[in-house]
Amino acid sequence: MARDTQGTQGATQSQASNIWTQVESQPMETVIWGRLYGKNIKIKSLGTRRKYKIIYTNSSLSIDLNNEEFTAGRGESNDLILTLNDLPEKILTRISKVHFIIKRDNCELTNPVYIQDLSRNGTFVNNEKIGMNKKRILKNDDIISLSHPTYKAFVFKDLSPNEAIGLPEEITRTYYINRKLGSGAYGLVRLVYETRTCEQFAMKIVKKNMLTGSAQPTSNLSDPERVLNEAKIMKNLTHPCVVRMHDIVDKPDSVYMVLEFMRGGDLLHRIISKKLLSEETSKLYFYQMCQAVKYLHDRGITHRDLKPDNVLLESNDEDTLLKVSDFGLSKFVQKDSVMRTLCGTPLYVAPEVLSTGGRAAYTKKVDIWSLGVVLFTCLSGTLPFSDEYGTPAAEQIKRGKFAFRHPAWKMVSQRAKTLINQMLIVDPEKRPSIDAVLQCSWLRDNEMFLKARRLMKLDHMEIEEEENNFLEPPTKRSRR
Ligand code: 3AM
Repeated sequence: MARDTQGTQGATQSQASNIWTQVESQPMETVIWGRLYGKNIKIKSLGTRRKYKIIYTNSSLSIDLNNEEFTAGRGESNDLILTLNDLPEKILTRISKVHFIIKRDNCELTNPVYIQDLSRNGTFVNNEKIGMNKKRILKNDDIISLSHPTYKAFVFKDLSPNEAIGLPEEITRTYYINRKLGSGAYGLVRLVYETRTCEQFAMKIVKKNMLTGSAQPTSNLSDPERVLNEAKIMKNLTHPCVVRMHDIVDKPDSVYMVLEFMRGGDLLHRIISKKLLSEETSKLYFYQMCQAVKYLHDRGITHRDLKPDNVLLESNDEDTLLKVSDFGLSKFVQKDSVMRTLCGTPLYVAPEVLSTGGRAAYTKKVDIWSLGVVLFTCLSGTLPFSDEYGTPAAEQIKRGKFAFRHPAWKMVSQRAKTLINQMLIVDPEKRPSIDAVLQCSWLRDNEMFLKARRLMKLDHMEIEEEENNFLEPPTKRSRR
């Protein structure tokens, strides 16, 4: 922590004035990233680091925050020293040497602002105690109280562009809205921080009126209870390979989904950046996708929109945990993903969906088809069905016509190709279930299995149980 170590104790008023002059001549590039407005107290003291500028505005004061860190308390080394001039004695005695720190990493406006409570009697944000040594995110207009919630000392102004404009109060009350992570078919995704815990999440803003005009509104939308029910189901799903839904806010125009933040980005980007994935990595990823789909299918949930864009990676490492996202999302938008796909090129959609124009009640087997396409894409960096192959992709899909054209297939095992052939069977009845896929010979790979289980942090018992299912013959099992 950068703190003043210059031994400036006992600075006199004249010294303070000198340094005040220095403050005025700070280099032009200094970024003022925030401002503290004194509320009930009058801030007169100049901190010994004097790196902020005090501006008098009518009866109150404001302090510009332009260093990475700003400290306040009774101690002489604070940026803001609270003295008897500022506070009545009974309050000052409750102020710690360093009462709180406010920090913005590298002074960058794109980073969140943290406030850390270092006091025994507490620093409060909007009447809530932060707690000794704990941190929280400071948002624009947050009120900071010292030692007691009623002792409101400052209002914080965040000088970065306000990213929260237009978002519902339920969201902005709880989350600090940060940079855009990307935008997908359903809408914008932003990085957000839960202010109390400082935990990062990805917030997906799904506009309900996407592609209106040709849209067929689903009955779910007019039924708030149904929406709430769906949201509840999604929030209750917990599996290491399924993106956790932390929070969901349903509004007439949009649904706000607060999801686990996945630092490694999506599988589509990973495949594009590497051109294709090795068979070993493809298997590790595919196995995890299958585990996620099994978990969903066992609970009666069909994903319906499996594609590399909806598969997220935990880290940038090659061996990483992978999570499936966006399941059930189609229930919240007027035009579900399948219908949207029909407007564009249907890359991952099963033939039965295409032949009925998305109207038929299709089964879980649509996910098996999509998983087959995803596996094909991982192993070769190409698509099995594409308008570029001479006939429209939809026609190729309906006939189940594809080939292992790319030279990369020469390096891929026959077992992997056999599995793809089975998953891309046009008749859904003949396509394997997720359990059958998980039992296929290609996935009977103990090394991959143990790696995946480690990444999934499944408990030891479960590992042993499934490991035993894999190792054949049973007499060769290693005893522990
Ligand atoms: O726009 P791109 O493709 O860079 O990776 C996802 C995609 O990025 C990202 O948001 C974009 C639209 O889907 N994204 C989606 N969910 C995410 C999550 N839970 C996510 N990034 C991190 N964590």
